[in-house]
Amino acid sequence: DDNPEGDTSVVTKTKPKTKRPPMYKVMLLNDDYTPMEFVVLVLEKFFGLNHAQSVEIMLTVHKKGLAVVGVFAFEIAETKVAQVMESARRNQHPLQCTMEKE
Ligand code: NFA
Repeated sequence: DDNPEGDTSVVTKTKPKTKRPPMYKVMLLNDDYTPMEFVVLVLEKFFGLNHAQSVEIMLTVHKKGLAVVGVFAFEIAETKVAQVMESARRNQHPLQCTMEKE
């Protein structure tokens, strides 16, 4: 620039701020008492997984201690956790379901 004040030509850019909302992992935790078949039914009913996918995730939880069942927006994740916890409570199983920011 031709500027007697001494233009340093500093350019500041403003980012188009379109931050996506955070996503939440919904996890199932292993325990020694909840029947395997109950876990499979829960996965089918509340997560829309088919039988094979449900058996696979149930076995991962059983062997590793926990597994991510799905990743959802906050409100959806909250609803899934509440549905699983209520179903476990109703059936007197100690199954635990939690969520965590991704
Ligand atoms: N570990 C449980 C059993 O042997 C099965 C289970 C799997 C429980 C996944 C909780 C979650 N009956």
